[in-house]
Amino acid sequence: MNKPMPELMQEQAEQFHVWVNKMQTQTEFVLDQHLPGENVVPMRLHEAMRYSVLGGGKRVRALLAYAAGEFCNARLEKTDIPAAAVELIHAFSLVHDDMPCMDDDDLRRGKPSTHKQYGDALALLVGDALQSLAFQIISQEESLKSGQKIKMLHVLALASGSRGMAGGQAIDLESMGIPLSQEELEQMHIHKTGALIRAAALMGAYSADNPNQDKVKAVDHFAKAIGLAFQVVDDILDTESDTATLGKTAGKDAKNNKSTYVTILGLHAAKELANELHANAMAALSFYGREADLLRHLANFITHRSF
Ligand code: GRG
Repeated sequence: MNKPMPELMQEQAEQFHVWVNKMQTQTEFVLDQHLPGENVVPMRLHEAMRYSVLGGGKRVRALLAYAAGEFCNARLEKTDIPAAAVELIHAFSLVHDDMPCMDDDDLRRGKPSTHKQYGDALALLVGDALQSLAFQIISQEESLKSGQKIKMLHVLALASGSRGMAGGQAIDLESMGIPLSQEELEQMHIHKTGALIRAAALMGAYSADNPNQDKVKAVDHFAKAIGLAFQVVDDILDTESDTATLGKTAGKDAKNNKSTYVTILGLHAAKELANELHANAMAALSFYGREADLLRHLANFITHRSF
């Protein structure tokens, strides 16, 4: 007998929750294995790198890589390294972003930011070393074919460089205190936040052997929309949530006089935009059945999260 709809949905939501916990644990394990130990010289740098990466974060980018990998029929263990690599780049960006010369924040993932704990000079080096480690672990991974590795390295380098995240951050710094139009804000976030999220999903797809090209395109369209939705929700949470829940300082954007989706559109329209982008992401998967369910659940998780 078929189960009634609400019961089935409840069961699927629970299964997704179990999957999220499992993949977050797996991500933590792979990162732990690849970060040099605290007893390896230079010990304080390695301690600070581990402090910055381990034991926190939602691991949304790794989850996207795993979900896209599964959608494209990758063997789970082949997605471990791209998932960990993208989290290393993300952690690098957070360490540098929190520094006084950037966004200047004392709190990250519920604990003192890396520069508060270890000082500015070491925080700078932590970011640099995490970036190098991300590329190192992909290039040395024996379970991936050379062609797969080159595609991953390429997409990750593009997403984190001047045409991606670093470029988006530069636009952000230049526009401090200057009101932006919605189009300008979107351009900034497509680079600053969206590029790495898109890279995460694409790297997951590339971890499959000979992925179906239509599926890769669908993953790319999906990730483009959900990457922007992620940022819109981030802006909403910065207004609506509190520091304890977010694990980072709430209300920072308003305090810094920054243009956000909330300041430009207002809270209500920003929420509508998040829903519209969520719908666009779902539409990118409309051709597919159950095999795209993890990506769909992840889109819900990103859009409806509370932290
Ligand atoms: C990294 C190439 C490079 C240069 C540094 C500092 C910088 C340039 C870029 C900043 C990029 C940045 C911090 C964007 C904000 C993205 C964002 C909304 C981060 C929060 O992500 P979550 O919510 O964090 O996924 P957790 O802690 O859950 O991982």
